Amino acid sequence: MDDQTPKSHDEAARDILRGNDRGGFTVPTAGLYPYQWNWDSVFAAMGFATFDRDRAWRELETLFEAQWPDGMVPHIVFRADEPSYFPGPSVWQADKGPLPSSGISQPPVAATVIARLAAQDPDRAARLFDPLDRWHRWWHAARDPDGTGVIAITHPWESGRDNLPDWDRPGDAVDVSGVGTYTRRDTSLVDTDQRPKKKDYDRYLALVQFGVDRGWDYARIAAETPFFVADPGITAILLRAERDLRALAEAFGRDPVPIDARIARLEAGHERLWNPDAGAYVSRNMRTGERAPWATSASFLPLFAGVTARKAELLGTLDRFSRSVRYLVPSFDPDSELFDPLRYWRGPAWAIVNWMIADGLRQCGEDAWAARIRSDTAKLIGESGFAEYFGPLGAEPCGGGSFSWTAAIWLAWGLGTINEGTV
Ligand code: 9WN
Repeated sequence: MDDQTPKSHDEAARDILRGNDRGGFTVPTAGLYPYQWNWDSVFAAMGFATFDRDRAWRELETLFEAQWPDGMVPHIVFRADEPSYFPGPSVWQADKGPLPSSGISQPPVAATVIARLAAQDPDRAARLFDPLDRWHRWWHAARDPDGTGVIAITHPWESGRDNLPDWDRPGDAVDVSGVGTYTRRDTSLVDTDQRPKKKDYDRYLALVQFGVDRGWDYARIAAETPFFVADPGITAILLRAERDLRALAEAFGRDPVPIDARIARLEAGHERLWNPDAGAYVSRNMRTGERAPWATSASFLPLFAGVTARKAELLGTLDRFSRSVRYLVPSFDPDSELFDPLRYWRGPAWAIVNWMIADGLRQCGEDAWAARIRSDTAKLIGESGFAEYFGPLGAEPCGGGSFSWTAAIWLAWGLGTINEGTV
């Protein structure tokens, strides 16, 4: 190909993953996110697997190198101190693992991706079985110590959907008086209208300090934190991951019985998150019992986990969303007054979430809805490039550019086969 030939989107996507490769791990995007992030890495592995399987496994293996002795797999692995990101390792002071890291986790998508790749490389998958199993058990012990069947987050960042309005009211209970002054780096790299506000950032930092003060002891954090919010996203993603881990257990001759017990608990727990008024699975403040009054993109993820009891109502809600935006799936209810189409997790659409929702819809026989979401995702990326996320009304590219997980979804979902555009 000479320099004048426009690149295909497939080639551009591979170049992004190669360009964000820092030697065994991938950064989400240069500058804004200069470390290894947990679920970003797992999605990146899914993209690498389409053209370099060895590199895909390295991505997963390097992530699990950071696993803590208690089973937690951190949301950020700090392999070097990068001044372009705040808060870095000196703020987290989370030194319980083999590598410097943050002290919280992120959505456990790894088992699902490893199960997809296992047939071709069973030995490498088998070596990750025990680390996965320990991580899943950590989620139940640390984030559902009372065995309710719903998984709580202890920090908005743990949800992966950081700035969702769901965390606003529970966050009111967080004392920010000790936060002091600090300099954000994200707002010097991205439009401030697309990023969380200072009030949110104060809470993020106060919750980091809360963990530091308790030595990142998960039992103490669960018992004492004012912010313990059951998340339909994490709960569904973990349930799906447990099912995929169970398939791996079968393949490798491991005992599935403990996994079955965890699956049963999570299946039953889902009903606690159902809000009939919202027609959706919603978050629930475990300190007050209060449920969020609105639907979000995570409301549809129980279908990804094989929970279909509320399928008809969820399809009604998805249909309502589709009449208010041009591109599915907005991260937040587009009919709510809090809908903010370009601000972080308060409206925009994410390719990774779309992939999970569409996978769930396909699994339960809703092929037309799955195809609509796949096609919308192809249009968003086709029109606006490999942005971090997109405006659901006008396909505006938002956040960081040349983004690993957007490129990975393009490749893994074969979006080039429905949109042959060039960049
Ligand atoms: C904090 C890296 C991460 C994603 C999250 C996304 C955002 C970080 C931030 O970027 O979070 O973890 O600084 O905003 O919300 O899902 O993993 O892409």
